[in-house]
Amino acid sequence: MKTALVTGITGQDGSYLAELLLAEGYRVVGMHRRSSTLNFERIAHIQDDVILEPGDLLDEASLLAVLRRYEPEEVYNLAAQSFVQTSFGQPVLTGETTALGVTRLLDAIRVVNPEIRFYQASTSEMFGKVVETPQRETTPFYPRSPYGVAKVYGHWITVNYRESYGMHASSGILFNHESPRRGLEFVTRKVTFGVARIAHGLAHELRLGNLDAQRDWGFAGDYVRAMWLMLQQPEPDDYVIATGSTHSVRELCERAFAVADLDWERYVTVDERFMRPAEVDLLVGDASHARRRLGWEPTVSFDALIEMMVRADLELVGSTLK
Ligand code: NDP
Ligand code: GDR
Repeated sequence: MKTALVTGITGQDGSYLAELLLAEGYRVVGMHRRSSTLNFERIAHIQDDVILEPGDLLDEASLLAVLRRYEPEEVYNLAAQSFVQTSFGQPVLTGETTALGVTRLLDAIRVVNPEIRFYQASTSEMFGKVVETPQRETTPFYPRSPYGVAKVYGHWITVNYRESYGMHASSGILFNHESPRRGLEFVTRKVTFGVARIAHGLAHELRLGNLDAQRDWGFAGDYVRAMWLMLQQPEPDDYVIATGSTHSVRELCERAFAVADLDWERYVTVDERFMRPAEVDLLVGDASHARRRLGWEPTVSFDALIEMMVRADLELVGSTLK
C-alpha cells in the first residue's frame, strides 16, 4: 500500500484529493494546522479513513517529523494562504506560507528522502496580466497580487529542486476550480450561497466587486485527478489544467440566479470594497499538454457546475430553516 501525504487536507482540494487517493488504495496522511476549533467539515465523511497529523508550512520541524514518521511515497502540497484579496492585506504572511512554505517542504523532502514524488499547487494567477491567450505552460508569468507573486516563487523553487537534485517534482498550473465545498469568500460560492439565501428569503441583495473579470472555471473533483496523474508519470513535468472556456462574473451571476428562477439584476450591487488594487482581467487555459500526456479531460461544464453549486446551497440553506 502506497502512502500519500496531503498538506491542506482541510481545504476544498484536499478533501477531493483525499477521497480519490483512498479510492486508489492509498494510506492517506493529511497535515492540518492546529486551531482552537476543529475545521474538519469538508473531510468529516472520511475522517476515520485518513490519518490526521498536525503540522504547519511555517514550521520546518513539523514537516520533517511527519515525513519521517509516515515515509510517504508521494507528497501533494495543497496548503497555502489561497485567497487573493487577503494577500493584499497580509502580503508577508502570504509569502511565508505560499512561497517559502514550498521551500520548507521541498527541503524537508530532500533531507528525508529525495525519491518522494512531489506535487506543487501552482495557479493561473501566475499569468496575471494578459500576455497571450489561451495561457499555456510557455506563457510568461506576470502576477498581479502578492498571492500570485508568492505562487511564482513556489513554482520556480519546484522547478529548481527538480533540476538541482533530480527530484520527481511536478507543478500543476490549475485554473479556477470550484465545487459545493468551495470557501464562501470565493466569487462562485459567494454567488451561489447568496442566491440560496435570497431564494429562501434570508437576504435581499448580493454585494460584489468587478463583474467584468473573466475566469476559466472547472470542477474541483476533475482537477484533483490531474494532480494524481502527474505523479504517476515516469518523468516530472509542469501542466496547465483548465477547461478552455471562459465566463465573466456577470455571466456567473446570470446563470446562478436563473437556476433559482431569479433575475440577477434585481439583487446584485457593485461594492468598491470587493475591488482589488490590481486585477487579473482574463484567464482561459490551454490544457492540451495534459490531454496528450495524462489523458486528462474536464467532465463538468460551466453551466452544470453552477447548477450543482446552487442546488447544493439551496439545500444547505434550506436545511438550516427546518
Ligand atoms: P483552500 O483555501 O480551500 O485550502 C487551503 C488549505 O491550506 C487549508 O487546508 C488550510 O488550512 C491550509 N493552510 C493554510 N495555511 C497553512 C499553513 N501555514 N500550514 C499548513 N496548512 C495551511 O484552497 P483550495 O483547496 O481551493 O486550493 C488548494 C491549493 O491549490 C492552494 O495552494 C491554492 O492556492 C491552489 N490553487 C487553487 C485553485 C482553485 O481554484 N481552488 C487554483 C489553483 C491553485 P485551514 O483549513 O486550517 O485554513
Ligand atoms: P481568484 O478567485 O482571485 O481567481 O483566485 P475569486 O473567486 O476570489 O475571484 C475571481 C474573480 O471574481 C472577481 N470578483 C470577486 N471575487 C470575490 N472573491 N468576491 C467578490 O465579491 C467578487 N466580485 C468580483 C475577482 O475580482 C476576481 O477577478 C482563485 C483562488 O482559488 C486562488 O487560490 C487560485 O489560485 C485561483 O483562483 C486560480
